[in-house]
Amino acid sequence: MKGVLFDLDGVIADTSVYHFQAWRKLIKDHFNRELPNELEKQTKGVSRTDSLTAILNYLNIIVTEKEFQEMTEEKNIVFRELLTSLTPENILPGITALIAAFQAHNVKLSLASASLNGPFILTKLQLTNAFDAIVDPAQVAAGKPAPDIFLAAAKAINLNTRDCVGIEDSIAGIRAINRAGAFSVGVGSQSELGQAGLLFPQTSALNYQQIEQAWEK
Ligand code: B16
Ligand code: MG
Repeated sequence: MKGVLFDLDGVIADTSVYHFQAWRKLIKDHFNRELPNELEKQTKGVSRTDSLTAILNYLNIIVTEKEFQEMTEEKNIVFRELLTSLTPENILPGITALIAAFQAHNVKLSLASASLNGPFILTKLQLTNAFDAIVDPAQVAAGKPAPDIFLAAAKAINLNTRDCVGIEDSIAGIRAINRAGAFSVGVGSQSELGQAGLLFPQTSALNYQQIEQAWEK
């Protein structure tokens, strides 16, 4: 194992709840409708525009292109407001130690987040310097579950995906890692992330040795 392709929201930071909170507010303000919890897993790891498309489809609501654009911007304003109080304390349990273990074993770190706010979030968490590469999702043709961002993340650290593991909390993300040919490590439940090569129930359980051994097999 020479490289690790990290997801951000839901793996490194507890920001995934903020995304859904922002979507909820937007839909309440615009249409006075509530979003069911089950939509959260459908929007996890999925780009801003793909998330809004999924939400509007679910609610059977049609908007103009201009309204769609304005809604994505508005959602991001709400999300960014929720991020203002973000500090290194928002790094999920076990992640700081896991990053240190990868570094101690000369495993390169590459960020494969679908979030356009990724660099901003890493700065707030004081983790920017830990990464050897950060992929800009705007430069990637297709979002998760397409493999593109994980292929780009491996390329950015000059590695073949076969020599990398990808760590994800979303269904779309695990699919993307598998399609990219990297070894997938999931954080979450078997019912959601059953396609992962190795699964941990939460970030505090993530363990370098177990990941290395599972990758080797
Ligand atoms: P933004 P990840 C993803 O981040 C989130 O899980 C997903 O909910 C969000 O819609 C997407 O980023 C885009 O985020 O609106 O900030 O560009 O899990 O891939 O790190
Ligand atoms: Mg995620």
